[in-house]
Amino acid sequence: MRVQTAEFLLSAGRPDQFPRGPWPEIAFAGRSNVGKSSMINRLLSRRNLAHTSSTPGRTRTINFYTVNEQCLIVDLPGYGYAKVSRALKDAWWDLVEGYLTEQPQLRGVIHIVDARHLPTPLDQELQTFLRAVGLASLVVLTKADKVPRGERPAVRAAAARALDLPTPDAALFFSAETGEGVPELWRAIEERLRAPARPAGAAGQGATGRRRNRDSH
Ligand SMILES: Nc1nc2c(ncn2[C@@H]2O[C@H](COP(=O)(O)OP(=O)(O)OP(=O)(O)O)[C@@H](O)[C@H]2O)c(=O)[nH]1
Ligand SMILES: [Mg+2]
Repeated sequence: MRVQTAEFLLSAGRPDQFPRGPWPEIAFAGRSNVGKSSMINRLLSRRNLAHTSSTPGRTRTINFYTVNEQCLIVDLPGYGYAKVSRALKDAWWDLVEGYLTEQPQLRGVIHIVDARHLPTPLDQELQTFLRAVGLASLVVLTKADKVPRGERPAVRAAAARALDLPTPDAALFFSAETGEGVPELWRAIEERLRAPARPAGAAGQGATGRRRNRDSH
């Protein structure tokens, strides 16, 4: 996609603040500090539209960006930051779960994983959750500039295995530093944006299960 305009739309800390506009949305999810905001900036060719930080756990809201006045790019707060209290983790999950299960314009999720490390149990949980609620996802291995070419096939196969992806080469390499993977990721995003919305009522079952589990602790 040729990005002509890219603008911050709004920051939501509660479901009633989610945008209700007509545009299809693609969300970016992943561990805290994995490189979500950097990926969005690189895709949109904007230096600091999505705020990046070397301190993990900073973003607590869902941030929406309008692209070409035709779609929304959505920066989700990261998960797995150990120093955050249980109460905050629960508040985080309620917000993200609400968004992933109920936002009607959401077409798919870019699940970002650090190419230098194996996916974590929380990454595995996210994949399971996305499947349960019927959301299409694409795994993108970022910070690929840190992984020598020779190691790439093994890294990709290990990630695919850990996340139970359909084929060993299903994940895409990306680097916000070098721009590697930008055209391939845009192609995948555009394809998702053209896909029909989820049928009403398709989402929610996995979410309910998870909520019940958590409350029983
Ligand atoms: N080498 C390298 N560093 C990267 C890349 N992407 C992000 N980083 C660095 O990783 C750190 C975190 O990047 P962010 O984009 O802020 O990560 P985030 O996932 O949005 O973080 P939170 O919003 O706090 O969860 C920053 O220091 C970035 O410069 C990449 O592709 N290559
Ligand atoms: Mg961020």
